[in-house]
Amino acid sequence: MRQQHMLIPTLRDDPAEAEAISHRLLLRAGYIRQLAAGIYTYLPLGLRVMKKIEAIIREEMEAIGAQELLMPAMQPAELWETSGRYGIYGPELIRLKDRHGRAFALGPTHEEVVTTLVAAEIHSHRKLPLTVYQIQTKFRDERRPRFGLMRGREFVMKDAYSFDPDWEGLDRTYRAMEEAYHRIFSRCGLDYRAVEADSGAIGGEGGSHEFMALAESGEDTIVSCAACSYAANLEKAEAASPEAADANGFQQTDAPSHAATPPERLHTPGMRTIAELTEQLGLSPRQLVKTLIYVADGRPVALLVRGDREANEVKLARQLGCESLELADAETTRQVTGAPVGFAGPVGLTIPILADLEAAAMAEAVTGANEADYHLSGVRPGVHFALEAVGDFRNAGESDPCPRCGGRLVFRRGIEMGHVFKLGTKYSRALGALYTDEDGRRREMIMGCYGIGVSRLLAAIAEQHAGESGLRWPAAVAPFRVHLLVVAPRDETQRAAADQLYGRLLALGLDVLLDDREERPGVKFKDADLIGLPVRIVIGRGAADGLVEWRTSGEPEAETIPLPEALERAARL
Ligand code: 9G3
Repeated sequence: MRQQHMLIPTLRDDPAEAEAISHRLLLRAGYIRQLAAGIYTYLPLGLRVMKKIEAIIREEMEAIGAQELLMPAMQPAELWETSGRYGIYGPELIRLKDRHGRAFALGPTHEEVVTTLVAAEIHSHRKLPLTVYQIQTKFRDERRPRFGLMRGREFVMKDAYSFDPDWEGLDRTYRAMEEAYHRIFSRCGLDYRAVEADSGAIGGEGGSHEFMALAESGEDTIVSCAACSYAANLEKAEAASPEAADANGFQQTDAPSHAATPPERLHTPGMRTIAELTEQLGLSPRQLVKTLIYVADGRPVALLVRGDREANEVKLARQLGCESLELADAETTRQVTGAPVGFAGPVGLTIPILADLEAAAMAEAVTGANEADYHLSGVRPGVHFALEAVGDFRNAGESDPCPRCGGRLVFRRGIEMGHVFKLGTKYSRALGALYTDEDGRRREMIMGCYGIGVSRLLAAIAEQHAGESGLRWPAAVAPFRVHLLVVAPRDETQRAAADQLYGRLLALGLDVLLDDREERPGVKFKDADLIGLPVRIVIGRGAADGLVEWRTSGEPEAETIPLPEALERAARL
């Protein structure tokens, strides 16, 4: 393709609004343009990369027998009513009415649509297992779209759905899909980790795994063990048991032998935070208990975690089986505890109290007194107050031992590229996807669903491979394989050499971007640095002696080689 005619609007300077390096460079190099917050146009270069990524995905989906189809983006609200999800999602689900006033949603995902389709078309075990997939635009009205394509409101997803006759079948399908995901992300040149994940609101009885791209701009935290293969999203990562966690330090004080002496009131004017309390009372955070008030499906609950730990809301929500869970606001906290935030405690609460294992194991603790400017010491969980449940409700800590082997945990930032779920019968039951088995019995299909954020993957590859002066695409997804630059297109010798080489490279079946623009060399080199193609061949004064410059992306220096040698190397690409 001749660059002269291509729409590649490169920018001289960094756009102010771009925070992540991939966002900045995709804008500057003329790959994407924003239409509105979280909504982007893929310019020719950006679309070529997207198509290369999709081609890899299609190959790997075909290889495991998944069949491609394309479902509508406009979904009748009735489907979401039937699955019970219409009311769960708030403003994130984009709703609209058609000209007859009928309610629709713009599809954020397609469980309801695909299960309705399969329920209508598949009835016999002979037609199972079936895996279908699509590569299609999804709509999710994110509150805070950010980092360009990383978190958009309209984005491209590959979403696959599997239907098996039984759980063993789903296990096989799930494993095949996981292996396909490993091949896809490896072929795309992504540095990623597969981690155990929480299934979240999508529900489903099985497990789920996320494929996380390591990225500083990632919003997720990946916990992995330095010694074994354990890896999990922090939302799910198992916290070490109190004994194991305490093995490396602070010993719990033994429970006082005498019966329950009442807690002692401490006057703690203005001491709302752990830091203020520990400083002024000379305590270790591990002697305190944080009392966090949440609202779960509209009902207040209290969660106790030790002062040096962080609550894990995903684990708490799973225990409560609630659809929505958020921290209570100051007003609700005051109503429920009778005290301002910072003085909440378990003693005297009338709402359910759940405690993380460590907090429940404390022989005595300092807690809020549910009275402004007062705390209590010597509080004994389960004695001075009743516990509704005790469990792992905290984030694993960097000093915790690995829950599998006791090794050292490593925390990394990552962003979710893919997510695979064992759904079970959640949707086949709700939407009636039944089949007749060999014995003539009607049974519910066992489902799985599998997503890859295609546009997000494009941004993650850009993020991981970018250099200081521009993008650097792995060959498998680059918009073109070779960037052929002519320094002086008016110079007959250079132009002839360029046209000849261009023709020969195309004949080799290579994607070539020929920069034959009448621009100053410096402009052309800077643009080539931004666009980031894997190989750059420069035709300049050396053409008179049959020499060209060859530079492989990522290598600092270019080599001057004879034209025939350049053709040899190109043939080997
Ligand atoms: C919604 C909205 C946002 C959502 C969902 C539904 C995430 C929703 C989870 C999934 C699960 C899998 C198939 C491909 C892989 C992921 N955000 N999820 O269900 F209405 Cl507004 O999408 N779906």
